Amino acid sequence: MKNNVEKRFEDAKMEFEAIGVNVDQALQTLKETEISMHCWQGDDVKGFLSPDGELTGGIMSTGDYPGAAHTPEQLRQDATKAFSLIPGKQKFNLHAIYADTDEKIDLDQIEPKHFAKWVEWAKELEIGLDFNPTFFSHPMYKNGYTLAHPEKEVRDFWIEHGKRSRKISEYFGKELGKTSYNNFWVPDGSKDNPIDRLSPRRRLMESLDEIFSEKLDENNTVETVESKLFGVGAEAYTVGSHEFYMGYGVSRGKTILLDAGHFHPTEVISNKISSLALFVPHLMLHVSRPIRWDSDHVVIMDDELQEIMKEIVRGNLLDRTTIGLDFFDGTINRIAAWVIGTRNTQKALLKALLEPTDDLKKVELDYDYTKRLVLTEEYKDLPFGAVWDYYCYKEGVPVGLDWYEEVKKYETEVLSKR
Ligand code: RNT
Ligand code: ZN
Repeated sequence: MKNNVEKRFEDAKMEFEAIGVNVDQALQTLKETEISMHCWQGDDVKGFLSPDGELTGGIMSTGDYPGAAHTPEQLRQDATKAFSLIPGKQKFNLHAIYADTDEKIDLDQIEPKHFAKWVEWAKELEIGLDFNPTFFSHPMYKNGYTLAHPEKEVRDFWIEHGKRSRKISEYFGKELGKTSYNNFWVPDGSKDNPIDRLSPRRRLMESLDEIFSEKLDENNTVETVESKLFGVGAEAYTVGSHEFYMGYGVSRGKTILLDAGHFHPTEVISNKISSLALFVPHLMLHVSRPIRWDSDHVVIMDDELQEIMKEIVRGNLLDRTTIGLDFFDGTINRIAAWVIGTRNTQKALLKALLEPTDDLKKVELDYDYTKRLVLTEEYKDLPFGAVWDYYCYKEGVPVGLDWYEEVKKYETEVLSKR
């Protein structure tokens, strides 16, 4: 006997097949696409290295919803819960400040062994781990600068941190058999107009060159570099701008990371992917949601999310794109935030995969822009939700609203007792 989810799927499948979409192929591709889920939604980017977990500069998070993870065990427990509500297999993305150790260590002392428990956990879950050196919330983030600081002593501290981060990412790759993406984002910048914009950029370039001077096997670790337009306290000038990292990434063979929140409010990363794809072998994304600025809201099914996924699918770029998430909302249940943002990213990808792209390209080449608009608007109404529900059902995760019940139960049984 077929259940309702299966029946709805069969009808939907027929509708998609009628317009030439291979639904089974779309589901297979969706299943093979891992999303790198970021650890920092679980505790508002605090980490475990500083005792009070204060955000002291370079990054900001808001909200005091109860139940945040305070220990590595709690964060693993929460992430495991979130993964159980998300279909397919994902990756987990750690920051250096999430080291799991009783030793009192600073950022220039981190070693793979301080992340061994994370690796153990990832092995149990059969997932890969990505990494990020942490260039913020630290006393050596001085005068708004880290790797671009005028003083060598400050730069050297951070260069050492960067070098060590590569070893940890390499260790993740080796241990877990999946390339670990190691993302470099630095908050360096200035509140007001600087006199000299060039020298800090030269220093950032040179610091990065030094960090990357040792050649590591790219099967284990790949470095990505993330630009930004501005941050709180760095309104006038950000050293690591988009142009800086475009040049850096292309000239040094590093992966350029586009964060959806790091551009002018009407500037969209969906329109950048196809340009970059011509000049770089590989891209990484931080799928996020800016509201007026880099506000890092939970990813919803908005137009830009759908455009991003369409660009990747239409350009056949899925094999060359690593999809990571970057949001942190402390005003809502943090596990719900992970589930909403990750499932929406997958849903948008599925929606893009269920498009008869070749036919639409043909209509475009026939200059029939009327038909192009007619079709794309009609296709928006096709029952992709039934395909998504079926995928969740087949993957053994809750269908529709059912996941929320589980989050509420977990909140009562676990989070509220913290
Ligand atoms: C900050 C960047 C960066 C961070 C994480 C925590 O604006 O987007 O990716 O969000 O490294
Ligand atoms: Zn980011």
